[in-house]
Amino acid sequence: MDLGADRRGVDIGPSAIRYAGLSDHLKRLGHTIHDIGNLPVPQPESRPIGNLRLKYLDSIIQSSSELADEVYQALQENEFPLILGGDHSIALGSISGVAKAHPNVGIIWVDAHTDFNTEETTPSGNIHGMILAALAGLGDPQLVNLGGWSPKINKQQIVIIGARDIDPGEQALLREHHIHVFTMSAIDQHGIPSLMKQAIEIAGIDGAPIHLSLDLDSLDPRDAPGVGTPVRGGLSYREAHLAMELVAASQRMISMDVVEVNSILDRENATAQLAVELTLSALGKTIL
Ligand code: B3U
Ligand code: MN
Ligand code: MN
Repeated sequence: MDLGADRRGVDIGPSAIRYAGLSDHLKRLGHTIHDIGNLPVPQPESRPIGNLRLKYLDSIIQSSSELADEVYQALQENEFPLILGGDHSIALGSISGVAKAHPNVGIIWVDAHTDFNTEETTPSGNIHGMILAALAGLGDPQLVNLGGWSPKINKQQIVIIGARDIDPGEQALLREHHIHVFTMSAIDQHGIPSLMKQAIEIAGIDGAPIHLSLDLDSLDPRDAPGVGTPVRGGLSYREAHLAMELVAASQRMISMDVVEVNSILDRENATAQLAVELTLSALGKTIL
């Protein structure tokens, strides 16, 4: 899916991640894989853009509700849903499906951005920048009420990590709703180990399960050049791995998104390979 972002190229992210060997590596780690393939998503060129403050809303709603059903189904069958994007708007579907199965789920959202815009605050009209707000119950009613209920996630159980590019309107919303945001400067000051420990405690309060949403633009563009909206000063390769390893060690994660790998902008599939490596760390790979 790339209907939620301005630049084309994240729609082929899942192919690039598969090509980088995701399934084989996961099997070597001892996991059993059921790859159900790609869900059908229309090409932007074939659909009306619609409201310019909510571009491609109708198509995104349609795809999100199909994804929500698949994720819910997978959890019912005791599978671990690993959802490959695509732009970050896929998290509307994935997390709605998770929240239907586990209403107390918390979210760790690793991202250069906070994706907390609404149709009123967005500078771009791109829905991938509005998804976390929608999951928290803020914004356009169609996004917010996907599947017929809202909010999907308790605001106090949302933790954003790696943020360094926040729009003025979303900053106001994040403050008003007391969302936990661990910015890059907080990471510089306190370090990943302490902040991840806090993040796991906040998202997973009272033993709640955790969904991890990993936007590859959280990493520094030197390590992850293949993303649509690169922002300097991101997580280092080691910080990102450590964050994933700490999530794995917590044994609380029940589902995960890997999003925003843009293969048109990538260099020799480096970002897709990094996406695979980080997924492996999140799913139990250790160095020794
Ligand atoms: N905050 C900006 C930019 C952006 C959000 N998410 C990404 N880029 N990847 C917006 O358009 O909402
Ligand atoms: Mn994002
Ligand atoms: Mn981002």
